[in-house]
Amino acid sequence: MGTIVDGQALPLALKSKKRKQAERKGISREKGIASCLFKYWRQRYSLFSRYDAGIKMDDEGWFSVTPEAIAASHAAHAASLSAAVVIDCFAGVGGNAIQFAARGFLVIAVEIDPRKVDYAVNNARVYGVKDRIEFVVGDFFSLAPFLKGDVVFLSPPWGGPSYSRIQTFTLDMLKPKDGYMIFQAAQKISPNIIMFLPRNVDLSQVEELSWLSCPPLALKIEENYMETSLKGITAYFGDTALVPSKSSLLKTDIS
Ligand code: MGP
Ligand code: SAH
Repeated sequence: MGTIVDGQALPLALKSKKRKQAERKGISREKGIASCLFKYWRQRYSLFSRYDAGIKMDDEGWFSVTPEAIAASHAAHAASLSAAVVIDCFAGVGGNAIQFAARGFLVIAVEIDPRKVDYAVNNARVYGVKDRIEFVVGDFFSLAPFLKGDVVFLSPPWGGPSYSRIQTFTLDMLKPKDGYMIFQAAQKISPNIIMFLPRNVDLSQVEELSWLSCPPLALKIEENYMETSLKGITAYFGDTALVPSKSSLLKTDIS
């Protein structure tokens, strides 16, 4: 038996639920973070280990940023190639761009939302890599024909946290254009493409991206866990697929 509320005795489990709700509301108010984003705030140090050194986020940044260890593994993967320039086409608040820069790449970070670019610049400064990232405010699709790089990194919007309620996430659900169009635009830059996708993505469609390419591209698909929680799927195309990795789901070397 627990607390008495309105003359009713609350069971302990309910009391703890109410305590958690109150804690969530309190922290949300204090930090100016919407309460629906509280679960991401609790993961803040796995998103940015230097969070307390002045990291800045907006709402979309909270639920979209790639956890630091996963972004670092994307960068480590690319570092096995003799590549110098990475184009981060949907850079957000900088989670991936920072880790590529920390690995020594020159990064062109494209992001359509100027506020996120301000935050990404700030966050890159926190990690001491601002000078290795060129930030471009703009629409990736308009810029793609003019961009030059060795590796293209894609982590487009998945349509918000509700993506996880869908049984199978198909590539047409990616934003702001479907996955096939995003991939086509990326291929104008390089066939070495790394794509971070929802854990429930339709893998047969991801394979389709590789064999619909001309010539077909090597593909490796990797599951990305944080402890025991599956956070996303990374598809490595072209030369990036030929680098050995710890947990590949599938390796299709078509070329
Ligand atoms: P999640 O599934 O919303 O959170 O996002 P979590 O904590 O796994 O929740 P659970 O309760 O479902 O287990 C997991 C990770 O996916 C985030 O940390 C982001 O890296 C990534 N992610 C989520 N969304 C909605 C997006 C998105 O729209 N775009 C991109 N690029 N990444 C996203
Ligand atoms: N990998 C990033 C998160 C990317 S979320 C990180 O770790 O921080 C996807 C981002 O794509 C969002 O910030 C969104 O503003 C941006 N975006 C959406 N449409 C775009 C477009 N047409 N061109 C460039 N960026 C775009």
